[in-house]
Amino acid sequence: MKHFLPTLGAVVLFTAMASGQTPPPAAAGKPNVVFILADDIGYGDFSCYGATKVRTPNVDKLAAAGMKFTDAHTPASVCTPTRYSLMTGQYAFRHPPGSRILSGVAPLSIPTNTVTLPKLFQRAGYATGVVGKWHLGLGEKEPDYNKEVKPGPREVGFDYSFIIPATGDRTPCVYMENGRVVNYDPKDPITVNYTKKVGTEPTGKENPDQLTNQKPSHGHDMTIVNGISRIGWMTGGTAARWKDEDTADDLSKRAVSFIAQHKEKPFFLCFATHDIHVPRVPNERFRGKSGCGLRGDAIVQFDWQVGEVLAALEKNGLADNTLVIVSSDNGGVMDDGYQDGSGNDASGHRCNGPLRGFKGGLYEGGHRVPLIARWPGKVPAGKTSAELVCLVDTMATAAKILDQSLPPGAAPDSVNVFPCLLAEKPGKPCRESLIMQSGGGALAIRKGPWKLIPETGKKVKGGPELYNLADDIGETKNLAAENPDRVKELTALLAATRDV
Ligand code: NG6
Ligand code: CA
Repeated sequence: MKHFLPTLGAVVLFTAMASGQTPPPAAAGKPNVVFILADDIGYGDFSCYGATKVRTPNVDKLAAAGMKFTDAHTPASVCTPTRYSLMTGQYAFRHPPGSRILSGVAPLSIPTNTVTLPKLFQRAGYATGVVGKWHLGLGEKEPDYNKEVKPGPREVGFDYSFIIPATGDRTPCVYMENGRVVNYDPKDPITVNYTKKVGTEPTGKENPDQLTNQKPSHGHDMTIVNGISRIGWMTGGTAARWKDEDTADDLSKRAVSFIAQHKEKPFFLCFATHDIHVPRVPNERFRGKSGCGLRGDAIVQFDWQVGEVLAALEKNGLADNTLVIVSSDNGGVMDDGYQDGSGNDASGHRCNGPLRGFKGGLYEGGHRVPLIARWPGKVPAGKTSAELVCLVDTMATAAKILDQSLPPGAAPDSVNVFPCLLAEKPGKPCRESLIMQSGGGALAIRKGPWKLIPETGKKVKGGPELYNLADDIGETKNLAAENPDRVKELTALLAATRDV
């Protein structure tokens, strides 16, 4: 017979329960975690990352008090696969439902038995919340927005959710709180369709004269909501529809109240802003503030939201014991489907700084993003780290911070990068290699300074591309022809990592 020795924790818990006292919270001494995930913010969009025209004082303040990473990546260069990997610690290409941009009628892409990031926090005794863009699908099959929609955020580990179901440019243009449409009116039922028109409401294609707010530049010509035509058709839910100019206010209000409500208990908040995704319709207060057009103004609005969160932490006395992370779900893009002036109003602003390419692609501009972490007294202040890290690493890193073990098979692609956050042993990489995925599902690989975009990852054929990012961050010199061994090595590593 095996001897069973109870752990000290179990003894404490048992003793506390036997004496009728409330057991100490499991997370005692652990930090709150607020992950602010921007949408489509590029490597060059913050002033602390080199933007000279757009100013981002709140983000800069965070960076000055924390660590700024210069080689941080999203696992994919579009939204859904990056968010899937953030929540599961698994590359999205291993799980096709989470690997492509989802519509507003796609089912939940994360199986509910997956060990997820929020479940890890729940297990450690935290309250968990998600506010903002979801875009991971909802429901078992096609969601019916007239009922409680599940499975969704709650079933993958979020106690509280206030979400934009898909994206700002996709129907349904309504918020959902804990599985139900906010301001739902049963007399005005909601129908959403991505294959054919539903209802009789005007569309961008048929009624361009009714586009009173913003016009599409490509696609985005279906149902008009708030003077803007969207991807997907919808009808009903009139009272529930958001006003694009208010989304930053609506979302930050919920993020701030989640913080205030949980100040007595450890919490994990994922605040996934709509900004700066299209349609870029910043509130009147931010219009013209960047000098770089609406896209720049949306960055200023994003920065304001960061300021709101930081102020809420201060106000509630939580700033010192909260790890705040700011990053983005993919790289920057200028025109992303609406005539918002971003193609030519940017006044010299380069959304991805010195990087080549944009959102959706495999060049660095698609997936190298800003990443800032502040945790007073733990993460050194005002430092810059050149370590290779990725948002897929959040799970293993959180597990380390929470002293939680990951069950076998959980978060298989996640690396604990906590030593990099603490700037321990600089120069010793936490992560040896990394796979990045494009919007279309093609893969590239990084190892040390070397990056390979295989022939299969390219739109225009012409052999593989190999770059040495240490001295060519702009990916200007293809070194594949002169380094056949390196190409072979990385090709084999990509195949071996992909096919495990
Ligand atoms: C693309 C859309 C783009 C954006 C993107 C998803 C067109 C022409 N382009 O298909 O506007 O919605 O999907 O963005 O429709 S993401 O950040 O959510 O991945
Ligand atoms: Ca995005």
